[in-house]
Amino acid sequence: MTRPVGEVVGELEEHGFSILPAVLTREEAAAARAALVRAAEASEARGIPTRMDYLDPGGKNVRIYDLIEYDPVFAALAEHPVVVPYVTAALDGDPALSNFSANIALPGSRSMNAHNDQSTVVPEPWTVRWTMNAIWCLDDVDEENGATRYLPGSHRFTCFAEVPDDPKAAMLPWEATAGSVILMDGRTWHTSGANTSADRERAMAFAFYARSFIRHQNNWNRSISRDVRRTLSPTLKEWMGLSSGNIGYGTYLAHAPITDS
Ligand SMILES: O=C(O)CCC(=O)C(=O)O
Repeated sequence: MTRPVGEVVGELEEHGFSILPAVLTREEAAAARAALVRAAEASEARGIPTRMDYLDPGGKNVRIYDLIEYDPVFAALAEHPVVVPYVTAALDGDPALSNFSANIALPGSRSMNAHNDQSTVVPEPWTVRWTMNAIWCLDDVDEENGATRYLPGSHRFTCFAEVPDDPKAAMLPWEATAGSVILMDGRTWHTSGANTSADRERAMAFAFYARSFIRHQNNWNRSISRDVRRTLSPTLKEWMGLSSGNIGYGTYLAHAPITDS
């Protein structure tokens, strides 16, 4: 069941996140998860490492970037009809797809550094929500298997000086079932949880959206092959800067045809 856009955006405004339960069925989540595991293998086969010790201490996290390159299911998630209305409204009708990556936290994995994502693409002060994530839970996620942790109220921090010395100390886990989506304000401080379970992996995929005037986190022009590009919808190509123009702003595009290159 879809939730009213005003309600969800209101939660983002107030709490810095909103959870959409069961956007995918368990079967659909399992299929996307299987595609993610294949993507990790394909990434390694291409020589793109999936373990990054500087990011995830201990070597127990599998990172997969450029998801759209590996399987059409990820393009479908990036423009999922249930999620897009919330993303569009939350970003003032002007979203672009800045990045789409995944993190499989294996048992024994540790927590990464606390951060907010908006700070990776625009300098402080972060007074306006210009970025957000749609976090796809491809497993049931909870405190034990390393659910993403967030600092309540931190979407209101406007600069690094407002961040407590130990931002992780008061963080809480976002618990959700496989197939749910966690919408996160890009200013919310968060981290990956440590996976303390004996044998439960935690797969999550992070679609990072930003206002169209912000430089993408990912250079899609390098990471997406021509064959995959041809399969993408005009909207997704526009959001990824893969159309002929780079002008952005939904209001303008409503009056201008999107041309293909
Ligand atoms: O895996 C997680 O729970 C968080 C990942 C994250 O925040 C990141 O990769 O920037």
